[in-house]
Amino acid sequence: MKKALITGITGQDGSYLADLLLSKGYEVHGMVRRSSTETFERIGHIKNDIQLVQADLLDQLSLIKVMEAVQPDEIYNLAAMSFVPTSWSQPVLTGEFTAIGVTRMLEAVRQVCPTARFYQASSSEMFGKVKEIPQTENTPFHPRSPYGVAKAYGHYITVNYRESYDLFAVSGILFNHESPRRGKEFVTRKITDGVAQIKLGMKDKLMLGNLDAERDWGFAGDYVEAMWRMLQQDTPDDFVVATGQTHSVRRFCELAFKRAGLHWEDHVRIDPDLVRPAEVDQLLGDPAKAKAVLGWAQQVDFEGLVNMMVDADLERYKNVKG
Ligand code: NAP
Ligand code: F7E
Repeated sequence: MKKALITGITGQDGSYLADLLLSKGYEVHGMVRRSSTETFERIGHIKNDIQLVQADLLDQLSLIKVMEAVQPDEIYNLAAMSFVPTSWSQPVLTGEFTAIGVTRMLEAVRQVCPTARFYQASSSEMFGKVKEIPQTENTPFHPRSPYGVAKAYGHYITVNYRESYDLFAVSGILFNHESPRRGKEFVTRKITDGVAQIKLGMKDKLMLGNLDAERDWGFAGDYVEAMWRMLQQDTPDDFVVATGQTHSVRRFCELAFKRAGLHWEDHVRIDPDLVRPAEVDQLLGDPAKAKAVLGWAQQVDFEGLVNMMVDADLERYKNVKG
């Protein structure tokens, strides 16, 4: 039985990845940080099937101890401060978690379990002010937020440890991926949660920022499959994971409100405070390499994703109300 260690197991991707690895017969260990209240909502359904270990990306010794205790075959480093707007209000902490945290993880791997395979959660935010359309593994980076800058560091340090120490360390450059388990501050879930509340008469207006921004949105359940496939290859390499289609925030609104029988213009209002100091206007990934080498393909399309998220939020609020 293979052993996997997932950092960020309480997050959206960590919970889907844990589901996937359990279904493949892995012994799954999840790293969680100490908190005065539990944040285990997304992994409640598997809490008896996984083992949780406490450590923090800020604490090198805690990471070394986790590696010693678990002795993992595969490590998925998903933990990060992942919300772009917060990276402007907490730029130093973002750097500590999302950039230097990766080095701390790699050092722990190098010292304790150098034959383990390591996955780094890199991001399309590294492309930022894009240099070409669509973006591939070879597109230069131009990050537009402290988050994007920190992810670029995490990406390059992963490549560097692979080249310096011969670690099996890979970087997945994942474009936006969403689900009913997405945090409610991210725009897709903010919209579908808002639609559900408006439909059920719990509120009437939804405040948003830049409706013109375009993203290549996929389903998180599909994307964790690509992470796993990257660690099953003969040689370590980096991959873009994306759908190859881009849509505006406005289009997401249209479809989400329509799914609930509503018109988005009746409810959406613009709050200038939600517009970012520097925006990533359009992202569009080219998943050709992931398709050819990993045999990966998305299962859920854009409209299927919007419908899935609206339906899940409606169901959740109906249950709360009932
Ligand atoms: P998420 O839902 O925000 O989850 C982040 C996870 O990181 C949570 O489990 C959080 O734990 C943990 N964490 C944060 N700081 C930590 C620390 N100091 N020590 C230990 N754990 C810490 O993010 P996600 O959407 O699942 O994304 C997973 C990863 O992929 C992130 O690195 C993100 O930046 C990256 N990424 C995401 C996307 C996307 O579209 N979703 C695209 C590209 C890359 P708590 O529960 O304790 O807060
Ligand atoms: O914003 C616009 C906003 O916060 C998407 C993270 O997972 O994906 C995510 O980063 C777009 C932006 O995601 C609101 O300006 C409009 O253009 O959902 P988001 P993100 O910033 O793209 C990447 C790949 C990651 O790696 C990150 O970890 O939507 N937008 N109005 C809004 N965004 C938010 N959050 N809230 C609004 O009201």
